[in-house]
Amino acid sequence: MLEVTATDTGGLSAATQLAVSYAATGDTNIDGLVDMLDVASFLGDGKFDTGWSSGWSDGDFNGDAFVDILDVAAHLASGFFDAGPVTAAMMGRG
Ligand SMILES: [Ca+2]
Ligand SMILES: [Ca+2]
Repeated sequence: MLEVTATDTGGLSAATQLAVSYAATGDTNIDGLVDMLDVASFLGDGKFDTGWSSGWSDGDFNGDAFVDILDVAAHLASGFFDAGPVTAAMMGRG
């Protein structure tokens, strides 16, 4: 957990805690698995090819703020679907 505090120019501040974790491409709910729940989220959010602003949980896996065929390609290319728990080592980070 990270404690983050933001202060505006008038001196008002607010603090919050952030959880930081790695996530495998396709893991929309960040539970460590890439499975049908993630595909359901990807399809169910209805943002595919709409041009609407999107985030990771919507299926924007390449971070360009949109869900499109590039994200589907990234999901398919990852090889993580139904592969069990995805580790940092599987992602080349461990
Ligand atoms: Ca998942
Ligand atoms: Ca994207």
